[in-house]
Amino acid sequence: MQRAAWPVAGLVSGVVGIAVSHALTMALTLRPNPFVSVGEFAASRAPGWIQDTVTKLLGNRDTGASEVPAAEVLEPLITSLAFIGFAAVCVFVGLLARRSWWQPVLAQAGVGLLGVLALFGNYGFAVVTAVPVVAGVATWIVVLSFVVGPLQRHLAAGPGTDEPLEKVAARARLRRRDFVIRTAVLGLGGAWLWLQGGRFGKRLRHVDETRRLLNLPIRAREPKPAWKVDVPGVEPWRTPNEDFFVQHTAIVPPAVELSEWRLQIHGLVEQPMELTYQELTERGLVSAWSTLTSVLNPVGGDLVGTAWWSGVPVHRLLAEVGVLPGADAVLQTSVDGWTCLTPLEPLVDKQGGAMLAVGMNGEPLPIDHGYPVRTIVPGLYGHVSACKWLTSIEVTRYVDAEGESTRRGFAVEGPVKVTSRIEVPAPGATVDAGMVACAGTAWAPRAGIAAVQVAIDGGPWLDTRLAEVPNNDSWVQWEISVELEPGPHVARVRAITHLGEEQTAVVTDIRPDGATGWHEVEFETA
Ligand SMILES: Nc1nc2c(c(=O)[nH]1)N[C@H]1C(S)=C(S)[C@@H](COP(=O)(O)O)O[C@H]1N2
Ligand SMILES: [Mo]
Repeated sequence: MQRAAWPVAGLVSGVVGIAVSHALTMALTLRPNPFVSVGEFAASRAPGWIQDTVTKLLGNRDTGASEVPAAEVLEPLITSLAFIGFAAVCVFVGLLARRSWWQPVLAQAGVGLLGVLALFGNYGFAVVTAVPVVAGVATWIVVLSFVVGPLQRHLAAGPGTDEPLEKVAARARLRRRDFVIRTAVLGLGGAWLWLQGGRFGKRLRHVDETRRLLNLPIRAREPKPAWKVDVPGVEPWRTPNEDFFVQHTAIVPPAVELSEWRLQIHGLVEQPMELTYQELTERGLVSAWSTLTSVLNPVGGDLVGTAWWSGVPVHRLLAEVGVLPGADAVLQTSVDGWTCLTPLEPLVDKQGGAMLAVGMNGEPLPIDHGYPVRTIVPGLYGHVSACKWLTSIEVTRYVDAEGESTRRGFAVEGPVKVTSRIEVPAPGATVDAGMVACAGTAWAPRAGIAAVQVAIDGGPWLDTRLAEVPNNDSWVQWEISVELEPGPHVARVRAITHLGEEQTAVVTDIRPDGATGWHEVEFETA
């Protein structure tokens, strides 16, 4: 059989692998095809002059903040270039298969690993990001070994037997036929899947399009300069939607069509109610700055963010349905089946700040953050309050209901604990000796932060300067400058609320109701 059969086998198996990866990417995510994702990663890491040249060559579309080469040109270009590169790798892998079984597998796994790393670099670490690549590589490996089967048998069947020549030739013909059928069927199948792949996940894409075209009466808000400390390295005061932590049990976030969405408000109420999206938003939107955090956030962790949320106050809706006496909780249910049990009190409180949010930082809620509607209750951890893709609110009693997280080992109640965090200096950093800037963030939603104190190298607590805040539900930035000799140092931080509650030194685990302890950072001055 021809030597050319090996690279052909490599190519065909690669096409099937990439088609599977593409189809899964389309079905599971809102991302472009895997080539473009990897290309975007490479482009974002490329030296400035390459980016500039590409931008110049393609012409650009002025988006105001930055100049982005026209996507219509770039996507096919990156896809074609990446395909050529990938095809070359596939040919090489096919040639490797002639020599051994493990060399191609190693190369394939290597390509997969690079792909996963690039995607993590682009979109952050998440299972859903890795799934299409891993599945694609697995397919590539299996298909390659299947397609080269007849070729290997051919190699193994060397001359030297005393069989009649016609018999040997007949068997060779059979193997050739076998190979041709296998490559043709899989090659055509792979090409078909690649072309059809774009149709998978159509619903998700349609939902996102509707979302982006939604015209809600909301506006983005800039945080005031007075809310920020002027220390490089401190987290942005307003967390951009793309950087906002994502925490949910669903592997693929539910794609909810607005036209199909309904909210039920029922249970211990006088008048149960069912609302469409329009009926909900017609009831009037309010907006507020609020810090959301997770019970899973470790001391010093970053499962926390602050956004300008827009939505319908929950107390209005509960007043409309009329809560019956005896109720003390609300069971919220998501489209994905997730539930949480929330105390009734902050929901009926006109000053409680609880809302059914439809907007986040002036945009319709991103799908990952619960589009079309999610709950925000200032002062409570997400697992007992912040139900995403909300579809049902059942007024109930704690004794009668249970939320998802309780079954997973978390306490029934989830008030956010007083927390403070050092962001500058970064752990392990080396900074200039002399006056050293120390800064970070603290939060105690509802109560608000009255003071943040820092102790260096086990010394006395020093009061830091607090920036201003728009309200007590948002985090506060703090800063202090301390004179430090060259050498190793450790800074620790604690916060005190307006109610006089001090952040405790007692170290506890995340389970059952949130980690405690002081955040410490070790750094060096030179
Ligand atoms: N449907 C659904 N809603 C959910 C969750 C979930 O797993 N499913 N996780 C909750 C938890 S534990 C937190 S901390 C917040 C996180 O909200 P975010 O992803 O917008 O940051 O969502 C809450 N709402
Ligand atoms: Mo959470």
